[in-house]
Amino acid sequence: MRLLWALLPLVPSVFAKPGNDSDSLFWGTYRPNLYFGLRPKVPQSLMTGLMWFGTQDYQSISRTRHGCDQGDGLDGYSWIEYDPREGGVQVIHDTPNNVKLTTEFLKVPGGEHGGSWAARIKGEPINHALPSRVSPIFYVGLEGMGGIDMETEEDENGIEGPVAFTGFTPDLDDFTIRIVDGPNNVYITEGQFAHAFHARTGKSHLLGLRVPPGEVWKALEYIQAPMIRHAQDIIKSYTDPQRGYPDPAFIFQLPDEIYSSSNLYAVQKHFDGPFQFDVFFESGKQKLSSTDLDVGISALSASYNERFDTVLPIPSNYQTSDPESLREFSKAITSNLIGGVGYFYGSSLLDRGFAYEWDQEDDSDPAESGEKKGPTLVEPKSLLTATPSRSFFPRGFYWDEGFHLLHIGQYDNDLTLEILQSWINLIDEDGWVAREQILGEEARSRVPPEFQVQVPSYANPPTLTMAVTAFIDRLRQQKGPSEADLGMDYGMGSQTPLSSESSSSSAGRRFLDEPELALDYLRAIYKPLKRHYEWFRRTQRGQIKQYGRKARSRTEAYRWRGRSQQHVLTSGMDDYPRGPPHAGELHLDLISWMAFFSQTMRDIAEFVGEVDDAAAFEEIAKATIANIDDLHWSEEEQMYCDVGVNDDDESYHVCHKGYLSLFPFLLGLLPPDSPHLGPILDLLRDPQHLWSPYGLRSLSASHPEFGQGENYWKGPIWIQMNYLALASLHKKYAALEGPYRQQAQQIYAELRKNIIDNVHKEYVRTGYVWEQYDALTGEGRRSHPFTGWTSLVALVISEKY
Ligand code: 6A9
Repeated sequence: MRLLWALLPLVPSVFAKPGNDSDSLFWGTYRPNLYFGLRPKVPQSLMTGLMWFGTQDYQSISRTRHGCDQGDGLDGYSWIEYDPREGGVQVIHDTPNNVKLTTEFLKVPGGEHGGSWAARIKGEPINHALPSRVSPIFYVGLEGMGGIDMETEEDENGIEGPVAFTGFTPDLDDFTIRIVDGPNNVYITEGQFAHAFHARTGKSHLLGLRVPPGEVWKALEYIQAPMIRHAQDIIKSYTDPQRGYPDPAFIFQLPDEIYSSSNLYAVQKHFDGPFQFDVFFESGKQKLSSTDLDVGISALSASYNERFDTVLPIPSNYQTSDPESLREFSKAITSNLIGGVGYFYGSSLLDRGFAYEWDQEDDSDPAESGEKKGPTLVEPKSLLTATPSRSFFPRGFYWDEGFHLLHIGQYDNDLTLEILQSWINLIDEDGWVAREQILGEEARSRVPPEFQVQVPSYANPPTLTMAVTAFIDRLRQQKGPSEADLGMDYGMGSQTPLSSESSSSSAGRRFLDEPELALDYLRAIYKPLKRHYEWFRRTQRGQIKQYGRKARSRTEAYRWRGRSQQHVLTSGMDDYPRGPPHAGELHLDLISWMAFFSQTMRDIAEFVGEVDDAAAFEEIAKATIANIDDLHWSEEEQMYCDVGVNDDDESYHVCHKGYLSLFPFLLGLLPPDSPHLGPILDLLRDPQHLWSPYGLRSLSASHPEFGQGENYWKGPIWIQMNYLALASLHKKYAALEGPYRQQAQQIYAELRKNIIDNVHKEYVRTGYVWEQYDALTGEGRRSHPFTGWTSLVALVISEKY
């Protein structure tokens, strides 16, 4: 039975067939875990990557840069302009090697196989008074069927001129790859090789290897091993310590060997000072030149800036000493979020049998259903997704993604729909989606074993529907306010697509401009979304005990499955304080998410014309919101709380002042005149509790556990939660009539300024945006760059909620 879902047809796709000329998203920087890695969004195809090391000494090779790694000690790296359909520009500050690298990427449409692209890699010294000696290696590797051949004649010195390859794969058809030097490069000269035996002075050195299927991602190891062996051979001939050793650039050279039927090729250069080289991927008979890059990148840059200023403008009345710096910051976090979208393919680990003791009385008790215990590898899946952090978490995370899509949707609506569909394809026949998507060996290599296994009874906050309602909002805005009321009649009208717009402004909005497409899309995702919603209601249901006496609904109460003594990873707020685990406990954040989910399902149902469903969702939403008050409001504490069950089987409130207490407000569930709104606003505005000059703290500064233990969700400031607060204030409590409106307006203005100024200040100070910010000093903490939900600051600047 369980295996069946793998065979179910996927959601019918309304997107261009991958590789079709109209698929402008075919190629991308879809290996965002690398400093620079391109691939198409199809499984087992061509993968490219860049690595580099310094040759100023003999040690820097051991710190070769390839996969984004905080240990590399770079002073920042970010796409500073990135359009998902055109290309982008990234700047990398490698201070330890005294080089500022720029990677430019330009897509060139044409042909029937996904088009061509060009890349330019540039380097220049950061400090011109110091040496800047860099050896970049660019590689191309093929997974799956097809072949690559080298076309250039090599000699024993390496290669003087351009390097060319030809290749073929079923998806890409025929292609050519050429690597061409820029005009003004300074190479490590023969003079510097003076006392070297057998100096090879060609401008490029090469390696061609056959690597096993599925192992191109280990390119660094595969490419370095023969280089190190070669280096050891050379060093051996230097027996006289008086003479010293030859230049590191001479020792660390690829061996200029090409093995038969190679599927991984590397091209290496040794520069001294500023450099530039271009890589061309030419599909079929297309031909590209360095001039195309010169012209293409400046056009891309101009259109990107124009579009950015339209979709995410910096308000002219925002008080800041340096508006241009704020704009550069907002551009960079937006670009790095979109340039951080990845394509992943591979199997993942699942445990269908696991359940904690307190989860075992569920009907779905795995022990009784005969499910096998222990992790098993399940069939490969693919996923196009944004990533929270290119260095630390370069993979898909379910609840992060809803936030990512809000931001991406401002720039490219259709990209969010394609990503959303990719996630929806992961919903299984039960309606479940794994919280963390660790697909394939490469992804697994970055996760400790204890975190790899996903369990099909575990949830995560249902944020994906935020992307759907944001899309619906955009459709309604598009139509203008009067037509918007007609909601589900949309698509029957006779709108003319804005086809005369320039490509940069119409790109990424076909689904906004063509009403039938939009409706097809929403209808196609509706069924799996509903199955997903029902999975939540069925599997995360809570028991209503004593507090149920006053509960208006007998059904709407919820509990996260899969919590441990100390963690509720499924809630997303890992170590936030909770009561002791118990089958009868109830979680405030989950019931709030469920009310929110019911409301978003109602909106979607209305839009696609599922009238009965819409009414049913509305009923559930109302009942759930009523139960939030009935079950979770503590009159004594004047706050919303979790519910626990004690040894005498009695319910009690578990109250810890922090993000949890704010949920009914964060998700806009309270009416503006709710008597509970005042105490919530007082709590969040109190500097003794949640309020800091840098944003709202996750836990009250007066809580005994504040800053204790792992201190992950026990004080530090998280930007996506602050975004929720700002959105809720802006859209509802500061906007609508009510007794707390003025207070809400004041808090909104102050909180917005605190968040923008601190995240911006830390970016300027450190070169990064961070996973979270210190509750007392505002300093960036933990993973960086973290251009996942922290990038929402760009929306806060432009007040797009
Ligand atoms: C640990 C370490 C190389 C934790 O942003 C992703 C998630 C959030 O969804 C969640 O709310 N982060 C937050 O509490 C990061 C989770 C990383 C888990 C994997 C492995 C690997 O070190």
